[in-house]
Amino acid sequence: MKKLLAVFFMVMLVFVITACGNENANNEGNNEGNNTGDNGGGDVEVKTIRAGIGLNDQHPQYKGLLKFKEIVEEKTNGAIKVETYHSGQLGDDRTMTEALQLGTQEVTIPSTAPIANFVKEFSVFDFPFLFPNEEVADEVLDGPVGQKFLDMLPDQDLMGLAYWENGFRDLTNSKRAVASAADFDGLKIRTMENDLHLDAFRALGANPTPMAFTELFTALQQGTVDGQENPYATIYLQKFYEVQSHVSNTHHIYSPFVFLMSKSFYDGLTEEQQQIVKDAAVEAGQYERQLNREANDKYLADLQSEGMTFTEITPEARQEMVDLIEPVIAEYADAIGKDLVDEVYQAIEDASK
Ligand code: KDG
Repeated sequence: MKKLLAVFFMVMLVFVITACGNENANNEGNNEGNNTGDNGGGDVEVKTIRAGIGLNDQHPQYKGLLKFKEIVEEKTNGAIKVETYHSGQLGDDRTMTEALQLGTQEVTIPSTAPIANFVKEFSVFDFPFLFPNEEVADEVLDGPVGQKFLDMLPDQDLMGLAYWENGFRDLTNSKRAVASAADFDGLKIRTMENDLHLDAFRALGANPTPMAFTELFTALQQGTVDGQENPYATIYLQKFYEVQSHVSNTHHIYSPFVFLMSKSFYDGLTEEQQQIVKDAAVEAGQYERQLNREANDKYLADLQSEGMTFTEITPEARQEMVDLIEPVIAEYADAIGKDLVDEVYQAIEDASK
């Protein structure tokens, strides 16, 4: 009898293990299989979002992207799957944005600077010394003025779902401590691919070169350029301290990110799914901003621990930079359109009260 019972339990065990194995295989199949998924109501088409960024997997931007994936996959019960790529695995900001236009990639989150090559009005957000702090930037970007700019993107086959944060940009270089405009003289600085950035650095006396982020580390290492400018988080997490010796708190531009989605992909979603991806982009963006801000001061201290020299830009030295760049801003304000630029200035003033 005992023997019979033992055989019975063995058979049951094998049965249970086999059943679980099949279930796992089904889930795998739904995630990887590209075309079917179980959203509770039987098999549906699974849509895949390939989301790529230029920064690495340690950066708050990538952590925000993982949050977006988590929310979307959960809220759609797996009907939308998000594949995440960092470190320019899918290309640089410009290439990925073009891929969105072509419909060969679904999401990227570039800075506003390269977006200005698609919609020139976005240059306004890269006016040096525009935003006084992050809170004012949030209020303007998340309000009707920020939305007005996002509404310009569909004409370029792009959807702008939310603003995230890259942050205040600071200068690093391998040549000398930079304390004032005079110290920029002749420095070869890599800038993002944006004419306003180039003209602003020229006005400071530097020798700027536009370059994709994906090429930057090597360019710094090989001395093709002397310096670059990015928020402390990027400088630290991308290990630029290995090839740069000086950092100054120039804080010359507050760089927003824009969460972009391919318009053709967005149009192919159901209304409910459109709402889910929009809400997820906003929620994940709030998380990303929070992570970015929490760590900012720590990253400056980390850079110094890694041996970089920190040079303070005094308010007087910063004012001198403001004055030198002023004519460049005036020129770009004209090109963008005075009314639109004034609207941004007004929103900043209101948010600063
Ligand atoms: O993922 C975004 C980055 O590719 C990029 O925008 C980083 O600020 C940046 C830069 O300097 O290119």
